[in-house]
Amino acid sequence: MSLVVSEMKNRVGIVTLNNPKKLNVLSKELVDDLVSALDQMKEQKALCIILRALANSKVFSAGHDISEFPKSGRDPLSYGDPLRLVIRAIQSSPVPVIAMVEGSVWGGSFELVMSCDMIFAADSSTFAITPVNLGVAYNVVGTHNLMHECSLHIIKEMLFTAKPISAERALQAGIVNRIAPAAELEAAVMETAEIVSTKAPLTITLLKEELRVLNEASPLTPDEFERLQAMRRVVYDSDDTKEGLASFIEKRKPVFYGK
Ligand code: YXS
Repeated sequence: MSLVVSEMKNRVGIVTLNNPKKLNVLSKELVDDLVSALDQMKEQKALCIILRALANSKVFSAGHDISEFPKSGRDPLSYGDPLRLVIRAIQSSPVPVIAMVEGSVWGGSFELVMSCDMIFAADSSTFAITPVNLGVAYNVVGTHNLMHECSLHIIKEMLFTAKPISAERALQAGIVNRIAPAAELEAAVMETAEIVSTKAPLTITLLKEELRVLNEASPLTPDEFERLQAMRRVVYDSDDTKEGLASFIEKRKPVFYGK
C-alpha cells in the first residue's frame, strides 16, 4: 500500500503523506512513493500540486528516517539519497507545489516544505530543522536551500538551536505565505491552487525554472565546495554523529564532545 495518496480535483493535484503510524518519516519507501506521485501528477497534467498530510495531523513529518542513516563513515545526505531526490523532484516539478502544513515539521521535512513554491500553514503548526540534535553533516545544497527563504539570522537561530518556531513566527520571518485556523486551511490553499491552475501554464513553468536557476546561482568555487565536503566528512566520521544517532535510538539526551 502506497505511503502517499494522490488525487486530482479539476486540474489541481493533491498529494497526501499517508504514513501517520511512522509520523510520515521521509524513509526511502515514502520518498519513492512521493516521487512517483509527483510523476503521476505530471502525466495527469496537474497545473498546481498541493502537498499535505492527513487532516488534523499532529506531526506533518518527523523528517529523515533516522533508522536509515548510515551507521558511520558515509555521507548521510549525498546526491542520490532519498531526501535529496525528493527535494529536487519538487523543485523540478513544472508546476507550482504548495505545501499545506498541519502539525509539526521536523528536520529534512522542513527543507522539503521550504523547497515548495508556497507554504500555507495551520496557525498551530511548528517548524524545526534539527541536524545539531543528531550531529548530522547537513549537505551544502540543503543549507543553500534553507538560507534563501528567510533572513540568515532566523535560519541560524533555527539551525543552531534546533528549537521549533511557531507558524506565527514563520509568517513574520517570511517563511510561510499565510497561516489560517486548521479548519479554514484547506479552503485557503484550494482557492490559491485553483487560481494558479487557470493561469498560462507555459509562463508559470518558465517563471518557476527561471526563479529556481537564479535562486540557486552561487559563486561557489570547486575548491571551496571540496573544502566544505572535507569539513562535512569530519562531521559524519565523528564520534558526535555516532552519539547523536545512538542517543535518539536509546531515547536519551546526547552528550557531544566536538570530536
Ligand atoms: O519508540 P518507537 O519505536 O515507537 O519510535 C518512536 C520514535 O523513535 C519514532 N520516530 C522516528 N523514527 C525514525 N526517524 C524519525 N525522524 C523519527 N521520529 C520519531 O517514532 C516513534 C514515536 O516517536 P515519539 O514517541 O517520539 O512520538 P511523539 O509523538 O512523542 O513525538 C513526535 C516527535 C516528531 C516530536 C518526536 O518523535 C521527535 O522529535 N522526532 C524526531 C524529529 C527530528 O528531529 N527529526 C529529524 C530527523 S533527521 C533529519 O530530518 C535531517 C537530516 S536533520 O537532522 O539534519 O534535520
